[in-house]
Amino acid sequence: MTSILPFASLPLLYSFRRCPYAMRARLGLLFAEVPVILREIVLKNKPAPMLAISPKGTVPVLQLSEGRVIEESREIMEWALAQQDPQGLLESETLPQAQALIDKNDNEFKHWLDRYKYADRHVEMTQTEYRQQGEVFLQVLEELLSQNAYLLGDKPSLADIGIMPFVRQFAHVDRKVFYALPYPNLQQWLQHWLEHTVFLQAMTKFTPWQEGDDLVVFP
Ligand SMILES: N[C@@H](CCC(=O)N[C@@H](CS)C(=O)NCC(=O)O)C(=O)O
Repeated sequence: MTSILPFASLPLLYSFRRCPYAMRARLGLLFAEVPVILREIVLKNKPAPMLAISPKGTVPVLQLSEGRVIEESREIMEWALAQQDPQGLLESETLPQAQALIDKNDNEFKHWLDRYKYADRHVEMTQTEYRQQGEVFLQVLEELLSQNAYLLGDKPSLADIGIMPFVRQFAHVDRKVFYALPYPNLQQWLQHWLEHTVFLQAMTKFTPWQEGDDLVVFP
């Protein structure tokens, strides 16, 4: 039987271009070379079909063709790379270390990143103090990157794509300050990722989705 919708069997991704969690999901899908139907959303006006499958209302959300919904960015990366992983990002040798670094990113670094970014909303500490708290994690990354071009070796792993969007966000709070910090390897690594063709592809701009729009296949 031929389907009326030629892409109907592709997974459906709700995404927001500037969200670091959604960025890591898109990077995972791109490295896995798994195409999806993409629906760009606006956080202030989340589409009803997204909230229907994921009431917690965060992006990214991936709905598989058989109906299963994956609503955590880490799980989306891992699901995609479990389908196929031509560049070996999920290598079992480094996987536990990658998981541990992503845990630290999500559970500790992100906390300080948000406060550094929105210091005016968190008056308990100064912006410099928040930045310094965030730098504790950056120092761990700097140490790793003083040994290898990527976090866990000489090629990208889950850790790089899972963490890079958050370091980018930290750097972009004040680029001048970031690039004056004593982390040359981390700065070079970030710069490399910002220019990486896969990252540039992950940052393609899409118009927010509306009911009735044509399907957008990503990439
Ligand atoms: N733990 C979630 C966090 C996702 C998340 O917090 N995304 C933000 C955007 S960057 C969001 O959707 N926030 C909901 C909102 O702002 O309404 C994941 O890893 O996917």
